[in-house]
Amino acid sequence: MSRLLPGDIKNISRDIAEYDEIFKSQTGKTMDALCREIFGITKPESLKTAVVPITSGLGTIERFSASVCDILRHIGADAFVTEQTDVFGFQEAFLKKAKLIFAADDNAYVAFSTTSRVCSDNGYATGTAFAAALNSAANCSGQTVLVLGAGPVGAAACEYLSSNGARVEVYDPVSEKSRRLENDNTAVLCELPKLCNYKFVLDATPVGDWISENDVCENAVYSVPGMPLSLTPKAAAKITLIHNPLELGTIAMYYDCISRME
Ligand code: 2YJ
Repeated sequence: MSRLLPGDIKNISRDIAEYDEIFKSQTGKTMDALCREIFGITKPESLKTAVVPITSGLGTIERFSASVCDILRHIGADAFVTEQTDVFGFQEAFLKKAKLIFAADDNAYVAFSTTSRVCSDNGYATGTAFAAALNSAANCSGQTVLVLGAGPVGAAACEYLSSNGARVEVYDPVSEKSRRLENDNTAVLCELPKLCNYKFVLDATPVGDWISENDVCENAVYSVPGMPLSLTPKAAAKITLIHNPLELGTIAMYYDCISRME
């Protein structure tokens, strides 16, 4: 996943409730309900959760920690951003008795429990949740679904879709990555296929603006965790597009942790 830009996330806190209504109109469920269903959590949880800003590498992203915190508050978590950053921030989170800690650097975005040996990776959680969103919007069981990209997000999506009855076709320009995902329900494509032949697409590629309106078929449903958005505005207007930069993956990480905590 590419590094998020401040412009990608600047309005998340303001718009999250409104965005969740759009998500529900597309999938039939709120992001909270969908993620609880994936991880078998029957009721909302309100765990004390710290978000720790990380300054290493390229540094903090404006509103990243605040957005993660507001996403978690939106689903009822007792979330706060630590005043301190980095290791000092982890210490603050422990001293304030946070049960979960969320933090991201340039290589990983993780959530982990302070009470159980549990850690959720954003790539896995995001791929799983966007696959579940596509399945909820389009009922993919018995249908062919094209998965673009076979990194951690695409791999998790393939796993979810194939084990929920979809016929998955996966393409990645680095064919070794997709070959690892081959199984009875997952076929590996050696070349990028004609996208207009697919009604259901999960796009986990990290390249923007490469799918144009002529590439997509009318009534297609695209679930797109990839950033920046692969579809041009005209292509996006032609289809049902499930896309958000941080919200669904963050919520999935929260319930992924909770489902495995003792
Ligand atoms: O705390 C901060 O504000 C920053 N250190 C956040 C950095 C966020 N990291 C990214 O956007 C990277 N692309 C990592 C994402 C890994 C997803 N699997």
